[in-house]
Amino acid sequence: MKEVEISRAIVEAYFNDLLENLSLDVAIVGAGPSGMVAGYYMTKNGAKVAIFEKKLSIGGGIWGGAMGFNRIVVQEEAKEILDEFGINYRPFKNGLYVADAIETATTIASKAVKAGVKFFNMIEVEDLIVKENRVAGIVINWTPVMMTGLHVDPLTIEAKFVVDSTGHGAQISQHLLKRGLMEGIPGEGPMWAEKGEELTVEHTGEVFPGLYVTGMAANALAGAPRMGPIFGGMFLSGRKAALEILQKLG
Ligand code: 48H
Repeated sequence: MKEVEISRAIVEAYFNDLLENLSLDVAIVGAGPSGMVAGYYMTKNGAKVAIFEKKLSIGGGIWGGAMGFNRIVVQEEAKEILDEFGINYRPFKNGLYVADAIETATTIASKAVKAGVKFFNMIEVEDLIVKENRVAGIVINWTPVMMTGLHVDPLTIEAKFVVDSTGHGAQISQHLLKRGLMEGIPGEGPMWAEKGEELTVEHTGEVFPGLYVTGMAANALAGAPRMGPIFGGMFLSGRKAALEILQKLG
């Protein structure tokens, strides 16, 4: 066993994957619940999808449940998505169900990978490609480069659709805002769980030609209330974006 063979195996495998994913049907930015669910449904239905996550770990805000108490709540309307993934849950009351946050994060991630979603972690999306008033891909860089502020130029990925699943900050839509290509992003409002869940799903959609928003990013763009540790809206939002994009991809 030669050390350099181990290196060769990794470099070859990784860069073959990267080369294969330079051109995508859908580039999803952010591996939180809404992004992973969107990726799962799209890939399962034949789309070529990769998720780019700036952190080392995927799963976004699922892991900690609420205040680090690692359970999440899901409402009746989204229970079928827990069933689709085979995630265990227990009924609480009034149409609410409780699931284990660790089981939720690992199971969604695993099912997404097995369905064919390619995850690229430790890669931050720092900008968008926009051509003739349509988003045409993403601009990527290594997270350590972004964190250290090194002056290193990025690479690009072309995609028929880009999904902003970056959570509270709506990081990807912000790039269009700062170029004057999008109107103000009000940010999320104070807590109102029921309304926030409803509006997250309602406002999931195409916000600029070629750019979709899901989850808390959709909330931020709509100025809708936050909802705390209930995740049904995130799952339903991811599925809604997936089904709409699949329809457009034909
Ligand atoms: C690459 C990026 C970039 C970038 C960010 O926050 P998330 O879990 O996102 P959602 O919207 O799917 O789920 C939100 C949910 O977790 C939550 O916070 C809820 C329900 N809050 C309610 C409340 O009241 O507080 O995941 C977003 C992911 C993260 O992993 C980021 O690291 C990643 O996106 N990300 N990845 N390039 N520029 N920006």
